[in-house]
Amino acid sequence: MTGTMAGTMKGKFITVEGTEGVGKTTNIQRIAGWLDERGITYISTREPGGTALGEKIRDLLLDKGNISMVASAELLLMFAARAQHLEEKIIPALAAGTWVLCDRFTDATYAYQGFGRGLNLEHIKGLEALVQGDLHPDFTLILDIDPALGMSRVRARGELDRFESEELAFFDRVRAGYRERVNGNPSRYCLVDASAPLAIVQAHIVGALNTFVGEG
Ligand code: T5A
Repeated sequence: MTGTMAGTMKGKFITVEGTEGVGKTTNIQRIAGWLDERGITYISTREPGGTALGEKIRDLLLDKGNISMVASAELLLMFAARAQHLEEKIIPALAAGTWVLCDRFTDATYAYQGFGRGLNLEHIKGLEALVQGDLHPDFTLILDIDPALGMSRVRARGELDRFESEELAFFDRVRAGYRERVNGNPSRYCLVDASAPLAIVQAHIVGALNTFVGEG
């Protein structure tokens, strides 16, 4: 791929981001409902994962047994899964006019591997250019929550994966990273207070989507 592909894409690329337990899965269902209401054709997918190979890479990344995984290996695995996901699923869908709704994408890499792990942001930018060319999400919802509250929701759900086992300070850095992404390019992002009751969070999300398609 890629070079200058973004201009030829007919579908819209929407991503949903945030720290652990912020409610991405719950709210992605609401976004899917919004797309259904408008009769928009879409696929719903996730990162890391989204393809057979990507899901195997996801298993490696989330496996608590891989405690010795170094940050640069983690970064490269994220982009390996993403390269496959783009070529096999995301680009063909967008090119055909199908919208893509993706649970996490490269903003997560900046937030987790860049701000969380402390890897060089320029290296991430280089990999982003290699794997994506000029293709970026059209619209990104960032669900924002105090990581302590998010982790209390995650703990209530059961066993923790490799990322969820990180200390709170890690997620504080990740959250700060997401906020910095928004400040760097406010027009692409919508930051939503995800600590509010679900009905309020979802009203905010629907309002942001309506604005995105020019109905707000
Ligand atoms: N990762 C990923 C990187 O490090 N770099 C990358 O480049 C990428 C792509 C896997 C991990 O990979 C890392 C980040 C992640 O650690 P994931 O599967 O998206 O990514 O992991 P999680 O963030 O852990 O996703 P979860 O499915 O666990 O959390 P969600 O989807 O945010 O939360 P959800 O919707 O399941 O909600 C959690 C609970 O809260 C309740 C829900 O009912 C649920 O019980 N809830 C609310 N309760 C009260 N009020 C509200 N407003 C609520 N909203 C939801």
